[in-house]
Amino acid sequence: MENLDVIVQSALAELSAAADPAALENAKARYLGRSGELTALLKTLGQLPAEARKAAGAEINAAKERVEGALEARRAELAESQMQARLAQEALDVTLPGRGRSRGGIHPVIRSWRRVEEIFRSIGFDVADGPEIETDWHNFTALNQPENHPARSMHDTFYVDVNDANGTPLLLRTHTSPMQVRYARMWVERHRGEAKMPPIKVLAPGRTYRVDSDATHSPMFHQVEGLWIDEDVSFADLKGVYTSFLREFFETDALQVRFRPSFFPFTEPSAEIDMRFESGPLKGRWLEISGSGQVHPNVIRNYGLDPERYIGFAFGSGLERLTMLRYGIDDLRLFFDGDVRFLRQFS
Ligand code: 2NL
Repeated sequence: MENLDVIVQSALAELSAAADPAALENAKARYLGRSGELTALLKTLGQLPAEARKAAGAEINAAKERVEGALEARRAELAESQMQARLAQEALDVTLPGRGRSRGGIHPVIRSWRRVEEIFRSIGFDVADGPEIETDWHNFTALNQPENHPARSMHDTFYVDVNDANGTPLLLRTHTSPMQVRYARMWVERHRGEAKMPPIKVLAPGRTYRVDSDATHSPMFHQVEGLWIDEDVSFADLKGVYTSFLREFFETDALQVRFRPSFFPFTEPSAEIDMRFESGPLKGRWLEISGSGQVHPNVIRNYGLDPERYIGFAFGSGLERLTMLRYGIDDLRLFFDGDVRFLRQFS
């Protein structure tokens, strides 16, 4: 069957020339499809005499198998080259250096926070941590804030829709003092029964919240409070500790400090602390920097201590204020805008 050979040769040539799966399937249809050339040949077998039919049938089938084999081989080839092309296209060069990521920086207020911690740790203060959602008792009652104090109003304090065990609403702490109350009570508990309780020396830095928002007040701000309680801690100790803190914090001894009588419910007597630089751009102006005082006997009692025996001082400073004075920043809102042009200057 000469014709058969010609068909097989051209089938093999077309299959191997098919450049993509669609061309391959078209070539297949031309030879092996329902009206393909080999199929047509098979249909002619019926016209042959019986003796010739068997041999011719076997020949055509062998040819068909050859073509089918070539089809399968070409299919595999095309699939393989398609895969190779895709792998090449999607290749990642894992040896390329990364695009790099800038490091970010420490927020100036947090820088001050760390700085204050470091200074007070160096003179033996521990650093307290505590909840930002507080009980009314730890935030107000324990600190000798009377029931009718304006700070306790909805107008000044953020209350939470959850009550404590006494059925009193929880609140966002309005100062860091409740941490010191918790710390002192834990300390007293830990040293119960000992002949002499070691001094309470603790620093309480953290976020605080008040219903207040304008150019000089943010609803969230940072405070740092300090507390030192022992049998003989005096106002002179407060003056010494706070003055040397300021001189270290601002890195200058050319700095004066004065204590001005004031009032806080949790201290008696109480004093406003003012400072004055003797050089630099702020030279010569008295600046309010902190509140302070001798811890009120009622507060000492709420620590679980006898106010006839234990005495000491506390102070509370605004970290934003300390930071503004340290860097000469004149607008509180810069701290909360998140503008990198501002923040970058401190990293
Ligand atoms: C202010 C006032 C002050 C305190 C904070 C304090 C804490 C305890 C007991 C007694 Cl646990 N006092 N803290 C005392 C006096 C003043 O801060 O206006 N600061 C910016």
